[in-house]
Amino acid sequence: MSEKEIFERLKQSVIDMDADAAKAAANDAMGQNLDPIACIEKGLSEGMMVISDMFDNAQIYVPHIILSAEAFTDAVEILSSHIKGGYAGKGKILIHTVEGDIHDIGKNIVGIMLQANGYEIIDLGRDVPVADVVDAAIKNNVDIIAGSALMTTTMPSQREILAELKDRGLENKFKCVFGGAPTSQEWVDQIGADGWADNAADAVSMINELI
Ligand code: B12
Repeated sequence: MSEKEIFERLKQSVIDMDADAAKAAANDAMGQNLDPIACIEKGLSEGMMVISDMFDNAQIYVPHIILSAEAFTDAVEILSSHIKGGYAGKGKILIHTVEGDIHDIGKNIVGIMLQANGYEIIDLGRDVPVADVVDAAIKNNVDIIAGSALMTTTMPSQREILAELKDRGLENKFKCVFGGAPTSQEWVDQIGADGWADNAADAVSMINELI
């Protein structure tokens, strides 16, 4: 089976909300030694974009997305165990999804890509209270705090992280970078963060420049 056909199977499995098909396609991809990151970007993520559009147009609803997200996550678990690279002493990054927000697919992709590019990743998970983010950044002595927000209602938590750092006199200790679909370069400029990226590949380039 060609690389293009496998990408298409990965994409379709997310659209079909079919975790078994997603896992089978991921295993076949690894059996053929395809690049796991390309499988995530050109297969699974393409499928999630279709699902996002269908959700935005009310063609499908939350239960369907949960199934798609499961298919996506199950396949990523298989693919990520084959990603070469890994910690190369480039720096320590604390990644999380902000308080009140449980969306973690994009955050996980960004974390995987950063790890594959030589960073140590500390992943606090999702819906992480502002104070916990700052506490963990201090405890782990990280270089960068990276936060994801997928809802307009949770974006303000990114500003609150910066405020909390300032309150504790730590505004110059960590670089703060943010992302997630509703965020933008204008938003991070407005709140005074250090960086923003539209996708995982750009997140790696942006952080490489910051470090
Ligand atoms: C999947 C999904 C879900 C899944 C999440 C599963 C999971 N484990 O993540 C489930 C079903 C659980 C869900 C729940 C809800 N969802 Co929802 N969901 C989505 C959906 C369809 C896709 C999001 C996604 O995964 N995209 C794919 C990933 C790959 O893209 P991404 O996250 O944008 O990430 C990329 C970039 O943004 C960037 N990036 C991301 N993070 C970071 C971080 C850094 C530091 C950097 C540099 C870059 C970066 O790189 C990533 C990779 O390229 C979006 C629709 C949309 N258009 O976004 C709605 C959406 C985000 N959801 C929405 C809503 C309203 C909800 C619910 C409230 C639904 C409800 N009524 O119950 C709940 C939220 C509960 C909560 N408290 O969080 C709304 C938010 C509206 C708003 N206020 O802004 C959206 C926009 C849908 C809509 N149009 O209404 N959702």
